[in-house]
Amino acid sequence: IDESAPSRTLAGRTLDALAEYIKSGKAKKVVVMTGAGISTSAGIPDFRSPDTGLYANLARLNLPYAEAVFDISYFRKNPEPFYTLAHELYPGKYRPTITHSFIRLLHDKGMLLKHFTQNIDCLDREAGVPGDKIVEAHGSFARQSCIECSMPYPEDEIKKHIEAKSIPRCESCKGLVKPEIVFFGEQLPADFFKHRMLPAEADLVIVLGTSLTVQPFASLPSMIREHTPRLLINKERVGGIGSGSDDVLLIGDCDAGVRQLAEACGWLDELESLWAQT
Ligand code: CNA
Repeated sequence: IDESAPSRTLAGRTLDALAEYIKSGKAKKVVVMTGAGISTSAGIPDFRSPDTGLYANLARLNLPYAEAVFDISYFRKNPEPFYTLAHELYPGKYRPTITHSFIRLLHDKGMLLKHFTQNIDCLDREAGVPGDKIVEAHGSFARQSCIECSMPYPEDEIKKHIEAKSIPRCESCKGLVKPEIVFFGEQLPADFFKHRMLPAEADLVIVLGTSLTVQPFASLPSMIREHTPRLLINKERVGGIGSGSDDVLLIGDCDAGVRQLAEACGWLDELESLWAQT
């Protein structure tokens, strides 16, 4: 695709042109796709950023390789590293970022079609995005069950274990219990496959804080129709976004990026006060 090609849907490939498109009511079905980068400013490290990312800091867990902490066959043999990490990542310790509040604002304005997230931290729910608007593609800490017999495990019990850094066992078969976050080697939730075509219905897609390297999530942008505006707010260019005729890039911090977009739409005060109440 020719990067200098003129825009077809927007008046130009700029933030102001995109804001104009939104203000004129053309963005009624917004699909948002996110990853770990939207939660780093809440204090939760992403996986892959050098030095600060989780994988760069797992040496203390004595893993054979960093990804083993989320590998189902490794977990069966040694669940301790995962539970050490779960102790640090468990929801309730972190405050949603202004980026999470921005997604909530899109919902409040009746514009949010779906939020596809790879995050397991539930910060979008905590910011007030309703569960039925969220596809947690890699699951979340919202539920937990036995990895052998699938029996659900009570939330208050797992909380106690995670706090005490002990390993929960199934009340029925004594199998290992795990939060329903998707490990390497596990299927994605049915919800993901049910909704994966939705990006084709979008009239605006916003991609935030993801390296778009993990499949099949990374294939979601390929469902987007040609000439649907795509906005990328990320520290680096990813997924080929920026080469389409209706792509707008905000390369940098996503909290700063959503503030810029809100400002351009005339929503900044509303966004700041929504976030302040969270
Ligand atoms: P990733 O591969 O670590 O990529 C993160 C992306 O975000 C990179 O492109 C960074 O440049 C970018 N980024 C980091 N900080 C910012 C920032 N402040 N502003 C803008 N961009 C930023 O993470 P992905 O989510 O793409 O990878 C998928 C994995 C990560 C999924 O399986 C998740 O479950 C998993 N994960 C989730 C969490 C969480 O729930 N918060 C935390 C760590 C990892």
